[in-house]
Amino acid sequence: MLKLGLLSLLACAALVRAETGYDAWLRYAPLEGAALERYRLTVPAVVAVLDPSPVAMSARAEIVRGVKGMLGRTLREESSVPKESAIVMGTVAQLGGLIPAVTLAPDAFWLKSTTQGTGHFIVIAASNDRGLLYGAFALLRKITLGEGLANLDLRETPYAPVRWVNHWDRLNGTIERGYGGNSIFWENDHVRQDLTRVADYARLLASIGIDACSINNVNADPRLLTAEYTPEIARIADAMRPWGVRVAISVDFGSPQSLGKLDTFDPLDPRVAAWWKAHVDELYAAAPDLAGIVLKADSEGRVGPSAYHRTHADAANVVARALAPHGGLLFYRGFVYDHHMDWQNLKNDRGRAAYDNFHALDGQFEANVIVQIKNGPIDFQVREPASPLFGGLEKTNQAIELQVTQEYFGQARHTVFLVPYWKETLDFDMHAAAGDSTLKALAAGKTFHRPTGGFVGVVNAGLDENWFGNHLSQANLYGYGRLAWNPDLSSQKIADEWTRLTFGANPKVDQTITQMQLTSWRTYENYTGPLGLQTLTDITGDHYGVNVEASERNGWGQWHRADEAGVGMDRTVATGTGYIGQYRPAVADRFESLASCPDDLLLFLHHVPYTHRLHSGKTVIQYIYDSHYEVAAAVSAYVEQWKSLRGLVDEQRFNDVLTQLEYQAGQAVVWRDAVTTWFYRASKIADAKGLVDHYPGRVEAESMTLAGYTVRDISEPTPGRANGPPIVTPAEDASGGKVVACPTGAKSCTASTKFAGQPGWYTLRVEYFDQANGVAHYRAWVNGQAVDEWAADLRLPSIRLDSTTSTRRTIAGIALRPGDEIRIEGVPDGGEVAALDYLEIVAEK
Ligand code: GCW
Repeated sequence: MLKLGLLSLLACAALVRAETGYDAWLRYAPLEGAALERYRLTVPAVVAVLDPSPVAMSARAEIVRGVKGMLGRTLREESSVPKESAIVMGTVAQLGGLIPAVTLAPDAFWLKSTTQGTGHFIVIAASNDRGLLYGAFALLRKITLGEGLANLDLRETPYAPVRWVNHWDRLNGTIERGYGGNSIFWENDHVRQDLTRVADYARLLASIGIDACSINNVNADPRLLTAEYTPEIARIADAMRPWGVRVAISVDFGSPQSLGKLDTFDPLDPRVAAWWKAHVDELYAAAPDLAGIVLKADSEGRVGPSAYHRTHADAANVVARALAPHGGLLFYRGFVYDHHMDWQNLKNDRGRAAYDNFHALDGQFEANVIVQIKNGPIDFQVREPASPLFGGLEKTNQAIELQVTQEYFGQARHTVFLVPYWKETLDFDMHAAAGDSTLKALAAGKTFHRPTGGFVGVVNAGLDENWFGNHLSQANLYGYGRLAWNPDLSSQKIADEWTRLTFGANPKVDQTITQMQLTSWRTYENYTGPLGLQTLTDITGDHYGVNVEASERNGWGQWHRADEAGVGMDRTVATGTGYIGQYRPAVADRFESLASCPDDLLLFLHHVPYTHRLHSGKTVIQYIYDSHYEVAAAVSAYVEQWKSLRGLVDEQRFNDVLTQLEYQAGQAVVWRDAVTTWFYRASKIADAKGLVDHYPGRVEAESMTLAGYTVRDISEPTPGRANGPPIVTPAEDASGGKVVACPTGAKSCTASTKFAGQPGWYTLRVEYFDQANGVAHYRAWVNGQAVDEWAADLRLPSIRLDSTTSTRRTIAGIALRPGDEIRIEGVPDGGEVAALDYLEIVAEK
């Protein structure tokens, strides 16, 4: 009896073992039952590596670690082929007769089972040590996923030579657009003392085939090129090297002048060329395997070649020539555009910029230059067509830049799995040549037989235990790496793999999470920018909350041109900006005609009246209304689906994700209400379903009985932002356009209302504001009985009372009778004014 109890306790402990998410998809959780038995029979007792390099040693150590975790057995490590059965790793030459002689490309691997004498061998063959490492991870992945090892014969070659990640970390330790805490690389203007996290991160990268990582923001701090930093860069390179990940840096193009005491940074000046050469030589002396340099020039205020009327090719080439003798690559960012464009000129179009800037330079770049092009023509919006520049370069290396960090995608507070988006772009046929001219083939250099090319992902992982601030966001890094390795993998396959590696093999867990992930992009798109609207977020502010008009009437060029009469950017050749003409005819013809333009991109490419009918037959305005209601419901359903996994996912991650999804469900309602309100006001067309602008059960805070609270118009500047009115006044951000705030310094304020409905069980939803400049406290009371209390302590990127800080508290299971008094008390703190938007009283089923 006692024994049994202990056993079940142990089994239980294994299941609910607290997991922080630190191990991501490399958990190597213990296998159980039949799977454990099966692998214990097939995995031999020895692991031998014939290559002595540090990377090969990592490969062997990883196998030992993985097998120990999953099978509870410690393999014996050897360095020559043993007589007995073993896992053997080496180059084809080192493996002698163990496998047939084949030629493997760099980084490729071959997993092969074979028998010799009495020994059964699982061979991992490669042409270089990175290939061995990738093979080791592939073998362990197979075991985790329950795939058979008998008759193993798996050969994989990476699709593209370039599989990089970029980080936008600042030397002071903060990260531009990072949502998982501060930098793993930098702290107080120096490389961190303890680089354990960096090594662990490199291991994660290696497990998905990434082999280079840039370690500082593309908005580069010139100081990085001073001698002081060279040994520091070398330390990071040392930490990542055992995992086959090489380091790259971003530089400031003005450095020869700002640091070099030259009077110029003109790329055609020989002194400037000499300066770059000397600096690059110095870097390579300290870190001989540096992967290269990333350069953002003439973009968003960065200096560039235009200062001297030189071209982007001149700029790229002067640095590339310094790198060439060392085998380094120069990534020149294609993200060049004018952010002071005249918005009143309907022919102006930021979308044209990348093509207009680079197309004419095709063929003028050095062989080690790669033009790094964002997936779409604007800037990582919720949906964009593939950038036409990919189809416009034939004699230039290119790479696609994908944003893994979720800048315009809910900043990791929302779950959005980006792989389906990337897949659509990568599979898009640019019709640029007779053969395969999908975007992926163009980027990888296959279409025009370029020497190099591939993938760059902006990752910005941070010091948070789970790297991203959201466990489910880890899937984006995993998916990015898997696609860079093999863009032909399906979204389904990647989501399923990631889920099983990260949360275990339970079919219900797998199915639930995979489905959620696969639908999450469409869901997010449909509350933040459907039909090709790009994004309806505050593009001049935090890129997070709703602000429909923030895109307009400024020079940033993220215009969607929504007004009273219609919506969308006319990018046609016939009447618009001509952007569509940058595509090859087969693509351009499809986009130009309303009859063939896909609904998903409609408003990106055309300006139409709200009554325009989509291919589905629905009007544009009704689609905007319906989609917002549908996806707000969909996110609520995610919460319920997640709850059904209680006990099947370890407790810590279960609770973390539950909290995240509940928050997201509230935000989807904020978005729904703000966007539909705005479009209703603009179009004056009522919702055919009667949902928009009607909120049953909602009591606006401004109409409650207030003690201490004062009514505020949302457009008023909040305390701490005293410098005049905000740039934009998004009245749609608050229900009814008003909120109530408790003056700073007040002890507390209350807002109360009398319940007038039928007796029964209710859920109370309190919409309050969680500003970043304090931690206000709230309490809810029913007839003087305290029913809930909470602190407004989320990490949200605004100090304003707006949709970014608007947050929902759900209080379920409250019995109400007519005449009951519901009272919310807010206690302000610092600049945070314990503001309230509304109370919603929802009958429970
Ligand atoms: O999307 C914009 C971001 C900037 C970023 C820039 C870029 C690093 O808002 O934060 O700067 O793109 O890609 O250079």
